Amino acid sequence: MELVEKIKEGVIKGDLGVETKVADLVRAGLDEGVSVETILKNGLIAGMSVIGGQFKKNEVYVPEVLIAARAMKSGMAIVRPLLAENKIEPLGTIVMGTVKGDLHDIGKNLVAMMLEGAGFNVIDAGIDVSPEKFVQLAKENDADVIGVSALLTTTMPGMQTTIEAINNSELADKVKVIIGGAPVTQGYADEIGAGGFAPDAASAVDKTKELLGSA
Ligand code: B1M
Repeated sequence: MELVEKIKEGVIKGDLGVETKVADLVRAGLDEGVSVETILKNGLIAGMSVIGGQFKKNEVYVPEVLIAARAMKSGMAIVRPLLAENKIEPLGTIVMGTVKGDLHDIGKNLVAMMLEGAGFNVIDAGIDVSPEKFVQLAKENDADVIGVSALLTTTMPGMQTTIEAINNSELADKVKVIIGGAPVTQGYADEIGAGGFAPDAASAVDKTKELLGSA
């Protein structure tokens, strides 16, 4: 099997069932002169894309995605410092956080990992994120998208407050907002004026690409 194909397979299997770790394969690829872009796009991103599709169809579940994301991240850690010098731009920058008052982060982390695996630069704002913090981080990182997650019906209104804070800032016409989380629906997104909604992590990647016109 070709080295780049092995990287892709290593991500899909989460380093299980392949003789070499994804990080080692990435290093070997770079040593052999395979381009950073090929390793990233045809190896790491391609692998996460397969897992994302399988997750969407319920062919794999949260643990498999987390394991794949861990493998992808081990390769990304080697590739990331080389991106700038190879002039490889991320698809966009997204600030991703769980809304104020809400401490649930498993789903948010999954979405963040999938986005990173798809080639986005993800700034993880963490949990219990105030509207002001979302705005501040988006400004500091020149973000294209703000992603807001909520798992509690009681914290969902914080999504609306966040959108209001964005609309009242200089980010109003610049930044798109995507929301999600178990109690969140497309209807709620429409009601509060969010640019996008996604029911799961793989759909969040598709929706973010759609919002940025890179689908
Ligand atoms: Co909490 N909790 N919890 N909890 N908890 C729920 C959400 C609940 C439904 C359980 C229940 O009663 N059946 C309920 C909410 C009820 C409601 O509001 N209607 C609940 C409650 C009440 C509470 C507390 C209030 C309990 C208490 O203390 N009395 C408390 C609140 C704390 C707080 O936040 N202030 C609390 C605490 C906790 C723990 C800390 C113990 C723990 C969280 C640990 C952590 O996240 N680090 C926890 C957990 C684990 C859950 C359940 C069991 C699982 C949530 C989860 O991680 N799911 C949950 C019940 C359930 O959902 N079955 C529950 C797996 C995850 C992969 O799915 O987060 O939905 P999910 O993410 C999906 C999609 O929603 C989507 O993609 C993800 C992957 O496909 N998605 C996005 C998520 N964010 C997105 C963002 C996007 C797009 C898509 O764009 C930006």
